[in-house]
Amino acid sequence: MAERTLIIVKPDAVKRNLVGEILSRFKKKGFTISKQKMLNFTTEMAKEFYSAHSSKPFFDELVSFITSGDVVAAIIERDNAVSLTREIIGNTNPKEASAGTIRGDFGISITENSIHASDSSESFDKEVNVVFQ
Ligand code: FUP
Repeated sequence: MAERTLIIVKPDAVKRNLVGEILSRFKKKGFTISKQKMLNFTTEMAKEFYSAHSSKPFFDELVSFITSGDVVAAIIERDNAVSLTREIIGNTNPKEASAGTIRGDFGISITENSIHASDSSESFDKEVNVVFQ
């Protein structure tokens, strides 16, 4: 049965014109894109989006990075969308991510790691409310 998840192409990848290349990886794997938009996170949105990390030492850096430029958010759909998308994006740290994953191929650092994807259907529900109202 089709499942939805949220991906966000982060500012480092938007700046390097990688949006088309990143979205095409999902289309080639059988995902359909049901909603897509470009936006610039406000600080308030970023704090809400990453609220699970508010006590972490990297929180301020994370908020400052995600608000630093345009991002492209997309709701994508397929069977097993959440877990398959996590495989396609790869390890959080690009240094640990396998070649062939998006973060392995395009990530610059653990902060500038090119893409976000929901890690559960609960996270998806929360994140969609922040990004798509
Ligand atoms: P992920 O779900 O793979 O994006 O990873 P996390 O939810 O653990 O982390 C969310 C974001 O915090 C990552 F995309 C990058 C950032 N982060 C850091 O900047 N430093 C860290 O040590 C861990 C995460």
